[in-house]
Amino acid sequence: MDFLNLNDSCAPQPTVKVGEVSVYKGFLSKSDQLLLVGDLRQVAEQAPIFSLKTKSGKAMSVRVTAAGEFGWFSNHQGYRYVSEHPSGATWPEIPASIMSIWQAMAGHAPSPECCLINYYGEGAKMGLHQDRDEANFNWPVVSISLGDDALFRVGGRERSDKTSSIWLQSGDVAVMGGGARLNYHGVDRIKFGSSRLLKSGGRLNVTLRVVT
Ligand SMILES: O=C(O)CCC(=O)C(=O)O
Ligand SMILES: [Mn+2]
Repeated sequence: MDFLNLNDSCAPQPTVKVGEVSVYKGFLSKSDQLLLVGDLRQVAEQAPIFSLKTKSGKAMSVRVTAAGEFGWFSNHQGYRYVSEHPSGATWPEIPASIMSIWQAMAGHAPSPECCLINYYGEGAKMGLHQDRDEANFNWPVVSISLGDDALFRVGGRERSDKTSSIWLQSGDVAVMGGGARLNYHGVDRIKFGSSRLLKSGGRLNVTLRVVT
């Protein structure tokens, strides 16, 4: 299969800006999306999706797993990058399909060390936050949306800054880099059942990050 089918001489163009975040609408074809879901399913077989708890002990609505050197973990002690799944196993390798999206989007950045996989079931959402636990903010965070539509909100560098929103759809790729790297963002809600990509519905979001 001709995954991504990109012409090397022409970099993909941002189609929409939300705040300072570039969203490449429809970047992934249906067949690309299906291939990615298959690859992510294999990751989840080796590293099953699990729940995170907030500091106060509440389960977060988004469930996660990861591939790469680091995954994400949070509990009563706070949140952090970790090199092992809660089972004690190291994380699976980042699938080649996902690496090729990074290569298309992240320019000359080093390879991502974390491929965080978020699963949004019915009613799941993610509060406004910054991605700021990485060592070098020169490198972008690349975010891939698969499955149900999600209302993505982007603000500025301060929590109180004005925000704007966009519906992210299956196949969209967002890049939070440059001036947008430390901007607050979150997912207010998903439109459960709006896509048929995932058999049981819901949304997968994959973010690629250089951690160290
Ligand atoms: O689900 C999304 O589109 C955003 C995910 C996100 O911001 C994160 O995992 O840090
Ligand atoms: Mn984030």
